[in-house]
Amino acid sequence: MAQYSRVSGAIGLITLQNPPVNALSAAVRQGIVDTVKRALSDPKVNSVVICGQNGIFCGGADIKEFGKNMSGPPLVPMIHAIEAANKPVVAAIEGSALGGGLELALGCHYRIAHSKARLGLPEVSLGLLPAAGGTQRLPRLIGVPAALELITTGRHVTAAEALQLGVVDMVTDHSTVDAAIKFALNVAGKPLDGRRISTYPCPRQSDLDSLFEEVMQKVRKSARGAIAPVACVQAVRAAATQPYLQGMEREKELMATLFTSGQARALQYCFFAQRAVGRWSMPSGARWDTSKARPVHKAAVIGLGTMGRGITVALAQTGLSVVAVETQEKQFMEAKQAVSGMLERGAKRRGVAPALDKISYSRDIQAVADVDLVIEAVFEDMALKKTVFQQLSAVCKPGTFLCTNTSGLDVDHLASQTRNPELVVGMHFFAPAHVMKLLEVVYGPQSSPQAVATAMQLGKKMGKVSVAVGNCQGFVGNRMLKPYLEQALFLLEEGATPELVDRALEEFGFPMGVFRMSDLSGLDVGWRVRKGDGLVEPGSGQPARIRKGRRYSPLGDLLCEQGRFGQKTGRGWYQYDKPGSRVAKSDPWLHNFLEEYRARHGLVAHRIDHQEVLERCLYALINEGFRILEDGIAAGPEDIDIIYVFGYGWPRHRGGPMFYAGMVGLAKVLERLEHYHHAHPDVPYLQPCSLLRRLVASGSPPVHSWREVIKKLHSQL
Ligand code: 3H9
Repeated sequence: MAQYSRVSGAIGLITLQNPPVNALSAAVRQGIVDTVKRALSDPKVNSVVICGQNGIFCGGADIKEFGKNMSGPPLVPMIHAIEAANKPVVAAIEGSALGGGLELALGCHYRIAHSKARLGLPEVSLGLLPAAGGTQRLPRLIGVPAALELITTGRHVTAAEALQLGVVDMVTDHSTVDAAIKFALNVAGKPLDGRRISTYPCPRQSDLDSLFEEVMQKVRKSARGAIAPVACVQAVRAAATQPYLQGMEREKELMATLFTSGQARALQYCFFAQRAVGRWSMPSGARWDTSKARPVHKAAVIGLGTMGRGITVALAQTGLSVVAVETQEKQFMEAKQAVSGMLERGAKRRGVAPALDKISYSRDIQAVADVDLVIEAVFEDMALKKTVFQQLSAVCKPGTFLCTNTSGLDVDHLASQTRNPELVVGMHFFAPAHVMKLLEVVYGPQSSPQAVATAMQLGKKMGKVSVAVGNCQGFVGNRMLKPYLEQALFLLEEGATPELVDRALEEFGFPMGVFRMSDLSGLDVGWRVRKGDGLVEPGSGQPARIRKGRRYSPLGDLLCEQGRFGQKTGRGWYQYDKPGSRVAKSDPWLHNFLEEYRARHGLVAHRIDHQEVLERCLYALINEGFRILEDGIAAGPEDIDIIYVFGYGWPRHRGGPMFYAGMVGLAKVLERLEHYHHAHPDVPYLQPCSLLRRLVASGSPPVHSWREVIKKLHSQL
């Protein structure tokens, strides 16, 4: 809806009303059309101000309407009518003006923003482009290079930057509506011809062709297969090279292709899934809206290795007081320096003062006695972690939440070492912890809803996307990763090379294939875990390929035995010019090694194509995802998808593994898993999960209906 009133005698004030973000639903569009008409025909009204209720201008088109039967007046003619008005129209921007919201403001003759407002055209992150004239008006207003950058990245800008770019005419620290009314009174009666952006020529730009070529190359590289950023460049090119009306035609044409694409569906699914995971629930029935988080003012981090340092930085940047504990002298000194450096670099980037004074360092665990919450980040060793939890339980004040940053060890077992297991949860950060957005909050059967709520709330405060998951080996992300990694190794045994496997996965959209990633994170990490699990047979020339009754590939172990740990040693699945170098080069030694290995084990290499790589790696991972849903470790497919998009580089325009399975077709995934399980009966996890079978049997419902099927399944158990 849009409300109309006449204020200050001569101003028609239009207020958009559609909580929570005043999205441009059919009713709002109709409201705008009606109220603008009313204001323009009211002889007492000299100028018009458009604002939004509840401190937000407008969050853009109503995404919930997409894909449905869209009724109501379309945006483009509505904005044209505003621009063509013969009375000045001023946009009063508070909170956000995003997407269609900013496009509406660009149709107005003037724009006044509050200093805290944010503006942007984020359509690209929904798989779309700003198709209400945004791709045509913004370059005309601020120039082609700046418009290209904003439209292809979807970046939100502050009011100050918007003023500098020329997107807004004025910024105020006071009431934006009052400032806009005053402004509107001043400009009443002034000529409007120079204020209609669609009539501006696009600012001249030297060497337009090479500019677009350069931007297109950059965009294609970072888009990793996403089509919207490319279409955004094409639309802006039309603005720069064609008259306005032709440009609008091009914008419409490109939008029509994007609008019905699978990528747009996937990205819009991600938008809602990201918000849905915040509405967590536990099997006990505890929920986000009934469990109150306790405020955390002071936190502690135990262990200042790579993870502990990142977590310390992330907490300090959030404004919390942090006690950082490291008992080993050498590590202590190095960590202090490293943390300060990270804080200083981060502060410089963000133009703020580094939060150095938020951290106090100690070599004694007693220093954590008065904190509200502890995050343990010591070495991934159960015996060590158990000792730390026993100490923490004795040292901390009553009620302190004890969290572990383990990436897969048993959280319940750690909880059992403490006096109050209900205060224990996992907070699984991803490296580097001050950069990566994902946080898995792991609850055990004894974790209290308040402990979960507090960890979720703290994660949110730290700017993380927090997902609540149940406790099992590897939790959600790493549990699913295991079959994916293992399939990649089996593919090498059967004839593939690391280059082939990585290329297939990178073309799919991962930023890095599995072997390049393994070289980056270090092969020795998994080796140590496998040794702990009793899987590694050290030093034997021809290690068995069956362990504990199932197929096992010792390839990674053999490389580690040779000291090939990846980038850090300059050799891994690839070779590097020197240890620490990041440029992976094909290594003939590795290819020989694989051939010898196959010969030694009587394995005959067969031709493996990209499709087989994708099917085996991805469907194995997806099948484990179905098991996780069946086990109740993740509450729904959205939780899994958000974990993969934010923590594991799954291409967002493919929506996450479970959404992707739905896009491929569940029946097809089932059929391929059956095929591969038949071919590899010694790989039990290729056997299709019964939940997948059940979903296929019930007609492969869309991903948002899976929870119903899962609920039914659980109620029958
Ligand atoms: C577009 O404009 C296309 C046009 O160019 C061309 C058309 C021809 N629609 O994020 P929050 C819901 S495309 C519907 O938690 P915050 C959201 O789902 C659009 N619903 O709040 C959530 O619902 P729930 C381009 C929307 O304060 C609730 O509002 N615009 C929309 O942290 C609160 O959201 C964008 O991409 C929407 N447009 O952040 C902007 N937006 O409570 C997308 C939000 O049921 N929106 N909801 O979970 C945002 O970036 C943030 O929501 C915003 C507020 C910054 C506005």
